[in-house]
Amino acid sequence: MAAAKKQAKSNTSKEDLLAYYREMLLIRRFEEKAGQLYGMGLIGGFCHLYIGQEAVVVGLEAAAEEGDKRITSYRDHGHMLASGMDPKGVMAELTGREGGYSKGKGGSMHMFSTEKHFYGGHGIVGAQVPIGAGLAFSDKYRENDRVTFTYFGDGAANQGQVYETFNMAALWKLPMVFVIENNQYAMGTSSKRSTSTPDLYTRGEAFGIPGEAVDGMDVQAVKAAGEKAVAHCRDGKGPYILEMKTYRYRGHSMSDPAKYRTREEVQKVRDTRDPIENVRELLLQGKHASEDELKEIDKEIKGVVNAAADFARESPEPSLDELWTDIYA
Ligand SMILES: Cc1ncc(C[n+]2csc(CCOP(=O)(O)OP(=O)(O)O)c2C)c(N)n1
Ligand SMILES: [Mg+2]
Repeated sequence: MAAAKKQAKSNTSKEDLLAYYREMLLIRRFEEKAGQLYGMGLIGGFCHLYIGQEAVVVGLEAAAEEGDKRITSYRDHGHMLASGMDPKGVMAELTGREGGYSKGKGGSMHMFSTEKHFYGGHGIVGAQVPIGAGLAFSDKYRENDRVTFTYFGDGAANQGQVYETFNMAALWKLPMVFVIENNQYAMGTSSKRSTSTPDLYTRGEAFGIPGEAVDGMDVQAVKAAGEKAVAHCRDGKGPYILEMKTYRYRGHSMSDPAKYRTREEVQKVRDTRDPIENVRELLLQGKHASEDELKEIDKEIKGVVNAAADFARESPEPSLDELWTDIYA
């Protein structure tokens, strides 16, 4: 609640707050539904939920402009929804159905939408970082003023390819924002056990890349930091690092035994820092919405998510002919 009181001083408009509330709630309810479908055996393979981290993508999307690109890891459903991809197509892909973004052949970690400038979905830790530099290079080459948001985790931040990318991005002044989603864990390993310095935003210093730590549970703080970073890139000054201090509530993936942290630790974050609860408080305190109006929004979002789940379940599995499509030989 302390965080909400602090935010109450901000002058974000009622419309913007309501939009953030809706967008974060859509991700949360979608992920809860995905968790249920996984439990029912309707989603196979890996499934990494984004619950807890919603303010990061919603805040940054609010700072983005049409045509800006985004690329991320396997914890990607929130990024897809925030970029405007259709929940029906995402859910159908999770369940391996023909109506999915990859015709049911990709699953949770392999979806793309060139229309929404979303470039995946990458299962290899850190692999999206150099690819993000390639996207940013293409925009620089075309002189089109676009920016690429390249998301990766605290665990990925210890990988060599990240620093090779920092070097090239700084050398060529690529218009890209490196977004480190520091949710404090890489699978079952606390960043305290794996990471030499807690402040990942300083990791670009050797390359001359400015960085900033952001409360990744506060959507307004995320948006403000995002705007600053994007302006830096559009001014031709090269890359920028944003370290989002965030937290994931669920396990690493659906098959995580969660023995590496206590329930109390998770509950404490939920009780004191929850990004959706923070905006809810702000809406109520500012008398921008009543409890009933917020309940109505929740109902509406649940309807969207249920419709996505129904669409997925009704969509057929891909036909055998699809085995021979979309293949490079
Ligand atoms: C190159 C590579 N090494 C190991 C793995 C197994 N693995 C999958 S996710 C993960 C942890 C990454 O954590 P982090 O970057 O913090 O992202 P988060 O899952 O917290 O979003 C690991 C080690 C992998 N997929 N790819
Ligand atoms: Mg992590």
